[in-house]
Amino acid sequence: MKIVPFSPGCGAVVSDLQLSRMTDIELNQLRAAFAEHGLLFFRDQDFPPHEHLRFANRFGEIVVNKFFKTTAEHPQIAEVRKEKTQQTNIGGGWHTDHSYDDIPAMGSILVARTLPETGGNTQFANLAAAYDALPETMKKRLEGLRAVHSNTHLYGENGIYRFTDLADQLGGMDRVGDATHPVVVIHPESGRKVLYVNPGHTISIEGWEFDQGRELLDELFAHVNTPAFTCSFNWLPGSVTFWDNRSTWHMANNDYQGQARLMHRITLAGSPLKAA
Ligand SMILES: O=C(O)CCC(=O)C(=O)O
Ligand SMILES: [Fe+2]
Repeated sequence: MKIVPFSPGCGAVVSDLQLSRMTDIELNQLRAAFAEHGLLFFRDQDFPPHEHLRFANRFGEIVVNKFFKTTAEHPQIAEVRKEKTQQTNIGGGWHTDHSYDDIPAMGSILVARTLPETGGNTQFANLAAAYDALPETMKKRLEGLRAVHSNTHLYGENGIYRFTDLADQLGGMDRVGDATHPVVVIHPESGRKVLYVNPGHTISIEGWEFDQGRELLDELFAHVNTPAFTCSFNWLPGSVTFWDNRSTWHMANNDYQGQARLMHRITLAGSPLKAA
């Protein structure tokens, strides 16, 4: 197995490995790489849905998304689908999956099934590197703060997705809810400090005036969303990505109107997050 950085501050490419024929020793090497990089890319995988599920079950415990449709055959595989005629895509803004849960998802494994001819990249950001690069004064300011994460503004009755052509694809309107998490968490596996706020789900700072919280969050989001901490992955048939939801953000480019794109996603359960 070979592991090389994808870009200086974001992700790693794993080669000389077929996920569906991985030994237990390779699985352990992969665990270490996942803790270190938080974002792994794989090419040329022979990875049908049953192998996707088998890999997920070997790595951890599967958790099912409350809002996405699943494939007909496998209720643990979520469909990230955009039809030719559809305008809106799933995950088109920076976010991390399930941060609105009390125990957020550990990771997501995304597999390309149908790809547009061009476009449809997924962008990622490295939140451990972004934290390290914060000025000391900001690190001090963030100590002890907690943020509120929600999905109501996206998937609730008046959530923005409900007014788009994605609405038919989404369930769970009644399953919306919030959670609070420390703004800086200790990553459960790597022990690194990670900035755990994201533009999609983090709505406010607990106990602060809304506007004041918004100002701080926007400042942090702008700090992360720069070339030093971000990268863009171009999907090809056989590509798989596996990201850590505690230490990365992602967002799906919506630059392929008139073409279809279908991805399969399995999400793995995490553990409670502790303040740094
Ligand atoms: O389609 C993509 O590239 C990513 C969509 C997304 O946000 C997800 O699968 O969690
Ligand atoms: Fe996502």
